[in-house]
Amino acid sequence: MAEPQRKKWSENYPRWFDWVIGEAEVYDYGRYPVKGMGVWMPYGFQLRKKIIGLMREILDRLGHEEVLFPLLIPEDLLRRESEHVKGFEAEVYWVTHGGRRPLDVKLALRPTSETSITYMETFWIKSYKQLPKKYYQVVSIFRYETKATRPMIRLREVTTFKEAHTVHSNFEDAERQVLEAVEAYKEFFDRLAIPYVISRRPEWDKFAGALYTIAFDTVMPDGRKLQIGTVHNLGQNFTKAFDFRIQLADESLDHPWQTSYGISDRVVATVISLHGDDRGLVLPPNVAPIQVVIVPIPAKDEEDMKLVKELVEQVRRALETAGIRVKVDEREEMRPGAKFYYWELRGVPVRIEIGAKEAREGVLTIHRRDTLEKRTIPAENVVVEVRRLFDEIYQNLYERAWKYLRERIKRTADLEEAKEWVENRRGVVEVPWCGREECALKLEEELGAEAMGTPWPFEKAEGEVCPVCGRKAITWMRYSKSY
Ligand code: A5A
Ligand code: ZN
Repeated sequence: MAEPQRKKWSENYPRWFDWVIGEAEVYDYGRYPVKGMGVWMPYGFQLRKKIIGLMREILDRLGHEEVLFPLLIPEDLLRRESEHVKGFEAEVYWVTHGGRRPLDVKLALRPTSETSITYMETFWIKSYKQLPKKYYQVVSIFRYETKATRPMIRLREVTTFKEAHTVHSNFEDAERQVLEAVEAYKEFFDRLAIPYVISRRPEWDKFAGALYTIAFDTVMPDGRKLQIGTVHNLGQNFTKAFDFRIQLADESLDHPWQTSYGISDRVVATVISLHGDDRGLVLPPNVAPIQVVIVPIPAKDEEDMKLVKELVEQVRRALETAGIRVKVDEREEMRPGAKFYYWELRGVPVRIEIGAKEAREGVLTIHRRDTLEKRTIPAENVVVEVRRLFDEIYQNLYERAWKYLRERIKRTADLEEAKEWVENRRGVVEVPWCGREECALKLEEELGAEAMGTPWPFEKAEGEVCPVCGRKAITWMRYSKSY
């Protein structure tokens, strides 16, 4: 299979990304006069909507209920759980005035919603019989990020924040929920053909207020890691802080257990980054706003042109009836070549060209965006052929992306090798670890990389020693340059 040129994409990925989101009219970033805030443009909005739709479908199927909480959180609620507020304090935007008048109680723009949701749960949930309870919402959150902001990747207004919040009567059920959430995210990323590594974040890098954090990371085309989703076991930290108690089966009262898990605009950035190429976006068919574009090739002969129009209409109707998102590009002032370029840039998975020759013979020229291959098919088979192509495109994107990720993970006890790996932005390195924080922090410095955490599920490092202190290694610690 011919691999399309991905040269510029891989050689200067950050610039490619900035170029493609603007050029393909996905996201306008850097012009809106507030730092860290971008604008979803119509085409990007449709892509985002399809991706969130996939997430909603999965969560709904697993029994989550969608809710919508206020954006503002009173200061005292946000401060209730001490670790949580310590973690977020430096990132909170505050609303201090109503018109000209100073507010009695400062209001935070939510940086996340554990506190506001737990507060309301205390009114709603009284008994173990109501549990487990699974809520989620898709909202904007605000974080005054101080690291370099990046379009979709590090925003100050995260506009596509899907946060799920669950409640359980005991620890075991919260643990079961963590597993369910991890499976849900695996399905979500698998369906987007996004590869991932799952790590348990080190103690010092867990979500503020959690017992522990499980993270999904991927490696971007420049070899830097990006966290694309997180699942937290919150234990009883928030329910204790809010004195949220429920009646248990034995009639006693106790604080319930919680989990939360979230994804963001970063998922859209990842779909764009991992599948794209020099020509622009390459979208997985299931989330492409337009799945098939039909480009009529003008014919000189009037009779031919009539045949072309008829076949175009017939094919459009057949695809539409089959539930496929199809668009006919009828613009008269534009040449076919310019249309090809236009839709390739926008990542439309399949293009159908219909000219006089095709119309006379009752065939179609069908072109796939991912490999740029062309074929001729009988017009009456169009629905079956397009569906088959969708499957093949998805398979190809999935395999290509996973191959890329696997090649970027290296396991070694040799620090020189480890250093070379992360320095040259090759990806993630796994080094034997004794379990002590000071060794991991020392290696972070030595490697100039961030400790991402240990493999999840847990993996023993059999017969290995910690290269920092020489003690017996218990597992592997992952390091990478990170966004
Ligand atoms: N309430 C929990 C779920 C929570 O807030 N977890 S989190 O802080 O880890 O955020 C969830 C996900 O949002 C992260 O895994 C990351 O993928 C994304 N995210 C966090 N900060 C972001 C930012 N400034 N810009 C874009 N995405 C961000
Ligand atoms: Zn050690």
